[in-house]
Amino acid sequence: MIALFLQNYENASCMKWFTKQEMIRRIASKICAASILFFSMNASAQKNNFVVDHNNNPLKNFAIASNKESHPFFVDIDADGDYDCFSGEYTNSHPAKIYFYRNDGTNKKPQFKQVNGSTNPLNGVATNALAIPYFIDIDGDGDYDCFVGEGATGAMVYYKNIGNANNPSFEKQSAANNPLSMVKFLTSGIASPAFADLDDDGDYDCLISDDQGNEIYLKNKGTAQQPDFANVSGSEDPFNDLASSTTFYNVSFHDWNHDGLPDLFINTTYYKNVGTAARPAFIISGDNKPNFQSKAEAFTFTPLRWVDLKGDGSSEVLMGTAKGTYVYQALSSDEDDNAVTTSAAVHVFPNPTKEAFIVNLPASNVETTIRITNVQGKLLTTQVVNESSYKFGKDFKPGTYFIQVMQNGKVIYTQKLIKG
Ligand SMILES: [Ca+2]
Ligand SMILES: [Ca+2]
Ligand SMILES: [Ca+2]
Ligand SMILES: [Ca+2]
Repeated sequence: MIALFLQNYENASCMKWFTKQEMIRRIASKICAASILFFSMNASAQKNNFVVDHNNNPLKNFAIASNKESHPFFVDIDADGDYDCFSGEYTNSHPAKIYFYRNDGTNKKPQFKQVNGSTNPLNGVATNALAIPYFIDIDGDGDYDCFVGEGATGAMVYYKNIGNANNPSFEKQSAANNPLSMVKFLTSGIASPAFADLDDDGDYDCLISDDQGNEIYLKNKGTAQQPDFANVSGSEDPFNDLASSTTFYNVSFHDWNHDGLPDLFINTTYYKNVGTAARPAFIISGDNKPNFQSKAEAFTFTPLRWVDLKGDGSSEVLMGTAKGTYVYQALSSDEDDNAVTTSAAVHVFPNPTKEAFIVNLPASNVETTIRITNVQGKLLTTQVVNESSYKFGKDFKPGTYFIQVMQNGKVIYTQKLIKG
């Protein structure tokens, strides 16, 4: 009765630099950036329309010091149940820093505060011209580690979290201890990564796009604790077919249709995963696709950042901009992301809890599957349940999780879980 496997996904980051052409493009994109916040008259009450909501933008008062590209990433870095935010910058010729906006609010009402100096766990970062942070627990020890995309070299710098889930402490690793030290795009100088478990073997694999629109797939042939990335191509690369006809940039993963398979976004375009857990396949899809009022310019290295800042199980979307500010888009009022699915017959309690969760399930002849993911969308467990009540999570570390209850291949219930 119990199937168990692992999987995941989530967003991306990127890198950058500057030839003459690049500078021209950048100036053009700055001009465009002012006009990308157009209002779509068609953004009416459909389920999938993300509209710009400046008033409720939790980062509306922030901008990076360089006033060049901002590269936000949301992660609960102190395991207090709310998302904090780090943002890298593009500086052109100076060392690039990472800024820390700590969430001093709650998981329902974020309130970010910029904290500097040693209170910023990544205060020590000074990468070449560009810093694009991407957080992921790459060594499976329960705390988020950080890769930082660097400019000019097109390298991924690795900061291992030698602290813990509540008290992060990052230490830059040498090439020998950096699982992505092989990533160097010396000709283009930019690498934009996105991580997901694309072959269902329980470890994060990595998709990288460069500033020429190419993709490189790094399959993790190691484990969740000991990554071992290998650059694979041809039939081993699930993006190989798509790459023959598609330009890759601003890549991110998000399971938009909640079928347990990470979907691909190239900038704001939805590529549905129509493959299997072990073998993904991505096609451009108009099927229930999300629409975005604000679309990033191509190659601005501002992939979509999906994050549930209101704690309702429904994700909002943030992006950096070429001016160093942040754009916030949410489903317009009364809309419901398919992420939020309710069923009066399903009940999870206690929530939050310091012990186990219990889920009560509707009486049904249909097989029920329970999926638990972390906030990055990584599937932690999948279980087929025959009973009307199921207890789980006693061994979970403190943090935020999601439960999905599935019947007939459809999610009938989604709920955010807080383990205290
Ligand atoms: Ca937090
Ligand atoms: Ca870790
Ligand atoms: Ca994998
Ligand atoms: Ca999917």
